[in-house]
Formats: sequence, C-alpha cells, structure tokens
Amino acid sequence: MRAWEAPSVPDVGGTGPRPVVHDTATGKPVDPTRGDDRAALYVCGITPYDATHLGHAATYLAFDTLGRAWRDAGLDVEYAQNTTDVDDPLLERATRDGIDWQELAASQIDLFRRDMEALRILPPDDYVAVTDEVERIAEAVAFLQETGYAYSVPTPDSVGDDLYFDVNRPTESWALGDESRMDRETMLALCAERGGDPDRAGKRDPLDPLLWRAARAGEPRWETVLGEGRPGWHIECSVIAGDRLGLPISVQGGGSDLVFPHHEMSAGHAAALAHQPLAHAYVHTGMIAYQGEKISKSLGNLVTVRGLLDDGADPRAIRLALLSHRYSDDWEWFDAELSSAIRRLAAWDSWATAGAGHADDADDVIARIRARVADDLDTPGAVAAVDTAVAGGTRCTPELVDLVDALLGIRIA
Ligand code: 5CA
Ligand code: ZN
Repeated sequence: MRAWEAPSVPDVGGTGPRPVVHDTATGKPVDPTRGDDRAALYVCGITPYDATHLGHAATYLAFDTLGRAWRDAGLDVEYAQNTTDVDDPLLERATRDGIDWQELAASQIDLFRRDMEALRILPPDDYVAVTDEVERIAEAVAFLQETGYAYSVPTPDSVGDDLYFDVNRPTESWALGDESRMDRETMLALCAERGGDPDRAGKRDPLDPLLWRAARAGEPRWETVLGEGRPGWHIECSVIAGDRLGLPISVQGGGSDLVFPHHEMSAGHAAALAHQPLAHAYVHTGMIAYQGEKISKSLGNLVTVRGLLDDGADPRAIRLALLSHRYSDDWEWFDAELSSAIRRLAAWDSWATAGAGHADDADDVIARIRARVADDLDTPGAVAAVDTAVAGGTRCTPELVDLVDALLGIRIA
C-alpha cells in the first residue's frame, strides 16, 4: 500500500554514534543492530477508526528519530509498518456510526498519511494493510496448526472453528513472560483489557490468544486455506514483520500499551513459525495523557494533530513540543506545551537568521546533539544542546541547520 511522501533529509558531513536503546525484554540499553550495518525496524501501525492523536504522533516520532539516528550513523534502514484495517474496534465504530468499515478505514488512513507528512515523519519502506495479507496470515496459522502450536475451539454460530495459540507449548526461542517480564495475574488482567478473551470457554489456557476468527454473520471474511474468517491481532504483526524484514528484526516498536499481550504474543508466534526471536530489542514509548487520562480513541479525550494544525499551529512546533519529552516517559499534554515550543522555535529561527557568534563551537554542538540522540533517543538533551548554543553565542552554521534538520526533523531559519 502507498505510504506517504518522504520529507527531505539533508546529507550531513561525518557520522553520528550508533544509537543505543532501552530494550523492554531485558531492561537494558542495547545496540539492536548487534554491530551490523543494516537496521530492520517494524513499528505497529494504527487501527484506523479515528483521527491521529498526539499519542500516536509521539510514538511514530520516537521511531522516526531512531531511523534518523541510524541513518546518521551510516546504517541502511529497512522499515515496515502495518495498519490494522480489520479488527473489532474498527468494526464496532463503523457499526456505531452506520458507515462502511472499509470506507472508515480508508478515510482514517488518508488522514494519518497527511498528519505524518505534516510532521515530517519518515515513511516506512513497506506500509502494509492487514486486509492485503490475509491469505499469507492464514497460511502461517495453518502451519502453526500442522506443527501443533494452534488448536481449534468450536464456534456454534459460525461456519468453522476459531483457532488459538498454545502459549504453553515450548519453543526454543520464546517462553511466556520473556518479553514483558510480567507475572501471570498482571497478564490476565491486561489480556482482558486489551482485546483478549481470557474467559472464552474451551481454551487450554485463558492467556491463549486468538489466531484466526471463523466467519460470523455480518462480519468481514476472506476465503482462505483455513476456510472463511479473518486473522487475530498479534499474528498479523509477526507475519508482516517476518515477511517484509526477515527475522529477527532489530527493533519491534510501539507504545507501552502494546508490551503485553501484543508484542509478547507476536514474539511467541514468530518463535513458533520461524524458531527465531521476533526482535533483538522491544522498544516502547510512554503514554501521553490529556485531562488526567491516557489519550485514547475509546475514552474520547483526544488532542488531534489535525485539530492543532487547523487551529493554525506550525507543524514544526508540534514536533518540537513532542521532542521536548523523553520518548519512554508517560507525560501529560497541556496547551502550554505548544506555546512554549512556539517561543523556542522563534528563538532558534532568529538565531539561525542572525548568523552571529563564534563558528568554532558549532562542531561541538553537532557532536553533542548526535551524542544525545544516540543515547536512547534523548531528544530533550538534544533540544537543550541547541538552546545552550542559542544562549551561548555559538554561530548557527549551515552544517548545524542541516544536522538539526537531519536528526530532529526541524528546519530552522
Ligand atoms: N494497530 C495496533 C497495533 S498493531 C494499535 O495499537 N493501533 S492504535 O491505533 O491503537 O495505536 C497505534 C500506536 O499508537 C500504538 O503503538 C500505540 O501504542 C500508540 N498509542 C496509542 N495511544 C497512545 C498514547 N496515548 N500515547 C502514546 N502512544 C499511544
Ligand atoms: Zn502490531
């Protein structure tokens, strides 16, 4: 599927350090490329049923920064992202609003593309709609069934059986709890909250996730090797990541609400399919709140990128406001975030236009920004390095302007 238009990224002289990122699975900082000159990134995409909110924007911006830092370090980056364009929340929203689910998805994906373009987020090389991959996913599930990782649960009102993944069947590269490091009670609670069905009768373990949902009356369906139905959630990301990037990938990314069950189960499916870990590192962004609660489509406390742009916000200021927080922190959005970013940007712009000060320090500032971004994407540190240069009388050289553009995605002047 078409992604969105790529922003220009200037060529900057020299190279930055290799980025190190925090891996949720081990709790440690790692170089997820393991010294390789290729980096493979998969980031879980949107479920397209409502406008892009600041939480989504912050998450995609964090992985955009990682991609920029890898490129700056001289690596080849391959990036794939899905869009969950068939799933319960999308179907429920379409039914509620009396619109066709495919039209809803198409319009929201379009809006997402425009928001990503406005924010100058680098597009994935492969932007993959789940509805285009159903046959491939069904084949993978059929393979899991043949190899004993999937089992069926009878479904009285449907044309076939649902298929579930057996989390207790051993694989050499995955054990339940490895990626998320959670206890069983927490896992059960999170499953119930995040799309799982721990109480479904007939499962071997309440934690077993759905791999394939047999067709129900009125629901979208595809005719596949498994009969008619549609895929479960976690398997889509395992199959798309493996097919498009090859396993193990360097980083599996998303918000911290995907740690469990989504990334844990995706890793389990990958291990069962390919006897490989899904990723060398699982990297998670913090949750952004608004009005005291995590911003979420289901809660309705949305601050959308579109809304801010329609109110006249400079997209660079939205970007700078988000970059001023550490990607892994949970934080709350206040309207003052934007006004403070606008002020900072004005200071940076007039600094760049003035062209005064000592040019000798510019190389130190470049090195400092590179070091901060490579250190677990410390963008607040990088922003502070620019602030210090602005306040300290460093001259803004063309190289500095390019470096800020290449790493932070903001063109000043
Ligand atoms: N389609 C699935 C992933 S396969 C999904 O989670 N879609 S989503 O639209 O619900 O979320 C898209 C991305 O935004 C996910 O990585 C999610 O973790 C992240 N996200 C959602 N809400 C927030 C928030 N309030 N703050 C930060 N990131 C968020
Ligand atoms: Zn995903």
